[in-house]
Amino acid sequence: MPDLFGHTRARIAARHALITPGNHVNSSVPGIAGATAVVLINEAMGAKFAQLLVTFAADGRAAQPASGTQTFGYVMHGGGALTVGKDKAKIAAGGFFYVPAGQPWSLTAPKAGTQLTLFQKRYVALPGTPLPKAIIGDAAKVKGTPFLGDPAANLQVLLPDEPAFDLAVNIFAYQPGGHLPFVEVHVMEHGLLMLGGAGVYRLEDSWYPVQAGDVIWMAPYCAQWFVAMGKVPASYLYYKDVNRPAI
Ligand code: UGY
Ligand code: MN
Repeated sequence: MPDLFGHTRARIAARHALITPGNHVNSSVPGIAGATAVVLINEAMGAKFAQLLVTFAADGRAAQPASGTQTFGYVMHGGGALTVGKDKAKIAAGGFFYVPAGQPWSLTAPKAGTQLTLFQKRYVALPGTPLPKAIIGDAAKVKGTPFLGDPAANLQVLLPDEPAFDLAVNIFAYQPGGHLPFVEVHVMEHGLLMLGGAGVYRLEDSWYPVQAGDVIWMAPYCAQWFVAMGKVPASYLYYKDVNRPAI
């Protein structure tokens, strides 16, 4: 429902941000046509990566050429025909893909309403380590593990934790009342999409009610904590930078 009095749950702070679906404004992104694209997080916000939401019409198409940027995609709804480098596959909800730097990708013939989250980051090579390979996967087939032994907080790691990868993308699912075991403070940056359910996210010294569709940016060292609330599990997809020297 539109808000007559200018209220919003959104907050854009210097080192963290919350954007709700009601705040979205489309922008035009090269290679994305017959679709709306919302750049939710990027360098203009202070981040070192970009997070986009793409929503396709039936005739839509997203295609990006090879570049120094790597792309991770996750399909929330719908599906279509995916090409990553030379690999081709049908992709549906819960499907994901990783495009290494130096390879093109496209998603064509989408079902109307198909929604895709993209995380994009310029690749930082590790001397002596070959580039990562392309990946096409299905989150439903990725085994989860209880986070630090807690069965109420299940973590699925979607990409291999290998030195070649300088980013990770995971899905965290919490039972109602499940929570991060402590307030995390770490060098890694996060981009996050609430996939389902609801809860409260602590970001620095603020606590925010969050629900499906919300997007959060956490700068390095942003104090962070989450508790799931309500009657159904809460889950989120999130990005972090990993595996590179501290200095
Ligand atoms: O991987 C992580 O740093 C994760 N535990 N952070 C988070 O969920 N905010
Ligand atoms: Mn974290």
